[in-house]
Amino acid sequence: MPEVRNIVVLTGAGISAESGLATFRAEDGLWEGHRVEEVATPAGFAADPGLVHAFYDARRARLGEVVPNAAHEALARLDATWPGELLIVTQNVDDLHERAGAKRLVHMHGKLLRGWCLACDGRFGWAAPMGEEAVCPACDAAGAVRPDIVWFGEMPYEMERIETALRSCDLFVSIGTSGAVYPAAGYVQTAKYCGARTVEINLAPSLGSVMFDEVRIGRAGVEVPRLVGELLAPL
Ligand code: BV8
Repeated sequence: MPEVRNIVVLTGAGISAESGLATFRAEDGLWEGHRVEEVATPAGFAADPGLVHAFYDARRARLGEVVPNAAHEALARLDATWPGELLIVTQNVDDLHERAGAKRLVHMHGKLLRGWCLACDGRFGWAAPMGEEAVCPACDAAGAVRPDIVWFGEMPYEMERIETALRSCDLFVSIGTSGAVYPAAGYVQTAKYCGARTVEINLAPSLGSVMFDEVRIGRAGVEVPRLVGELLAPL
């Protein structure tokens, strides 16, 4: 591995697959009968808030049944040890990176364990089922709380911070994502344009594999600890 100082890691649903959380676009799919693009949109929520709340309530409840896997733990080890800059940008809305100990972390698509009140614009932790009549802890409005999740057509979180990190990184690692969703799927191009070495770890070639300098096909639980071992060995 050539000289590395600043690292950006992008993760997708594939890093949580070995913990038992469903991915989005596998044949069995995350939400039988619905493409995620249908239920994860403001229009889908307006059309059928009950369906969308059920989708997110089920996924929030599932978090209590799963634990981080070796890939999350390896990234947390890297985070704790790496002397240069590091930013883990996750598309995932689960809390497995945090539970493994990651600190330099951004959830660009929001978090299952947070709610957003459309009456007062407040955002807050939310671990229980939400449903259509949830009461906002900040303003007491009932029925105006939605999941604090970035849906299609909505602005992802911390775009500036992510772009800044991409422009100054010399290693960009993409783990467990199909490269189907933007702007995340375009990050490899930004990093490459700014001179970074780009590495992909995925169970199968993604839509963006051709853009990577190196593609490591395999399970995140095996390949991420291996890559982290290579990065930490010279320290
Ligand atoms: C935006 C909600 C403007 C959270 C998600 C028309 C109007 C507006 C926008 C658009 C438009 N047309 C296109 C767009 C852009 C749109 C988009 O990209 N659409 C796609 C369908 C073409 N994007 C947006 O709307 C975004 N916002 O553009 O705003 C803007 C633009 C630029 C700058 C600022 C603002 C918002 C996107 C966020 C949408 N929200 N979900 C949730 O419910 O979880 S997206 C959804 O897909 C999830 O968030 C998920 O994270 C994301 C990506 O999926 P992956 O994580 O990659 O999961 P997937 O199942 O696809 O793949 C898993 C991979 O893992 C597979 O390759 C598999 O092989 C691998 N794998 C499996 N097991 C393992 C493994 N790998 C390793 N080890 C294993 N064990």
